[in-house]
Amino acid sequence: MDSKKKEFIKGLFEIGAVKFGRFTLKSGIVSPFYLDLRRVPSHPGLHSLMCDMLSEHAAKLNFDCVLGIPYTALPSAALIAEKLQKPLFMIRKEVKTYGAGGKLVGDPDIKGSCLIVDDLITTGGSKYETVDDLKAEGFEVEDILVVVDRSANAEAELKDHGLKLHSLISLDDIVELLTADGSLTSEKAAEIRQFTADLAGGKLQPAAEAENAEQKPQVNTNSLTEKLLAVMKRKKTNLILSLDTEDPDEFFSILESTAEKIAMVKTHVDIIRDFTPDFITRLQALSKSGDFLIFEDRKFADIGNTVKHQFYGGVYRIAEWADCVTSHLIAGAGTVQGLFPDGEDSMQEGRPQAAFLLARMSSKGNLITEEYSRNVIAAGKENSSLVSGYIGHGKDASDIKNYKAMIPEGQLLLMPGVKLERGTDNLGQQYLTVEEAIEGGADCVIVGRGIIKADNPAQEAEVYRSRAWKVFQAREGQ
Ligand code: 5BU
Repeated sequence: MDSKKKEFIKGLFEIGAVKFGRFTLKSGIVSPFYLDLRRVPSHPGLHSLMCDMLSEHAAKLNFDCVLGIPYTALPSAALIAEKLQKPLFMIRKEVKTYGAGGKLVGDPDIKGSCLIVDDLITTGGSKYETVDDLKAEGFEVEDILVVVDRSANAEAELKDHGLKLHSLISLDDIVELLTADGSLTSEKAAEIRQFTADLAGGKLQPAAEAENAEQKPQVNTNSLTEKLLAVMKRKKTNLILSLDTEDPDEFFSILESTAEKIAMVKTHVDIIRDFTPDFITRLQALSKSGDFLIFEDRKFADIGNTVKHQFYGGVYRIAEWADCVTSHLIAGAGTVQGLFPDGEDSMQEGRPQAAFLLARMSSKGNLITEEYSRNVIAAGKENSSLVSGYIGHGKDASDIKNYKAMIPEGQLLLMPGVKLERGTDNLGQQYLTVEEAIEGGADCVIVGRGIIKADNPAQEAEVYRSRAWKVFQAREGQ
């Protein structure tokens, strides 16, 4: 795969134009991936890369004019026409009932062979209407150029109709690259391949209109969840280290020695003594080299407008570096909406971010009721593009199982208050064992003093990692 293609696919993933999860197409078919190239023109760098690639491809073909199918492909078609100095046409999506001209927008005196440009192709069939419209207007059509070929057999199908399909990238290219760079698990990759094979084999029948239809996530996953699951899989760990020390030197010395064992480090950045922005620079560098996410346990709780300032502003500028944060919902769903006021699009530079909601706590005598937990989870489900899951705890494995049953598929349960043995501290913290937590349904355990107060934190982290991962695998394998 050439470097432009790679850069383009990574860019698509970063801006959320490619997502993995469970998405219901307009046809009712549930797809394991989601493509939305409508986002691309809003990212000028990526858009010009895409249009360069399209123009390079188009330059090798023989045609007299260019036609873009609305809406996503219109700016690309315009840029190709501009670059190659060919006449541009557009086709109306809405049927025009008055004035001159039919569906075609452009100079009606120009004819010739027309290159059709579109963003996606799912089935060949979806393009015939445009081809017929063009022919009815006196054009010839031989070539169709799309950005992504997500079909299994559109090329062959179009060939039977005398049309040649050209695409910049295929779904296979996306899956291959994102699996290689660890953004996608090999299981998910296999699921996607199976899905396209089933689609091609007619086991799933898409309605033709599904292609450009609104695709809405059916349940409850988002890009941060996918990213966390990919790290867990890659490193074989569902351990989150809660690195609660005030001393930055100790913080980094423990983090360096435990990095390979953890999926995320959980911070309380406001306890760090003599905090400077350099702390964040070091933390980010380590998160990159050690391949773990950063989880700031900020426990936002205020109204949306205030948490917005707390998240984006102040000394810590948490939004610039945290992959995820904790939030109460005592003030209502406005709190998470304040964290991400423009939905997924408010996230920094295309980096996925999300919140975990406190639906239960581990401390003795906490005032959370069953009804409150239920309401938090209902609101988290409503906002599942911003909420990756919940913090929870329980009396024992069976109590956790009941709690886990309330959590929608696709959202995660993270559990603090975990040690190798049950117990308490002298300030109301309650500990379950690693095994109880995971058997009950926790997807990750959050461990602080159990590791950082050990004589050898790196060794202890390995004990927690291997015990938690073993039970998790056994549970997931069932
Ligand atoms: P410990 O040292 O493993 O007890 O640390 C637990 C961490 O998890 C600590 O940072 C708490 O702030 C955090 N925590 C918790 O213990 N219980 C909860 O219900 C929530 C967070 Br929410």
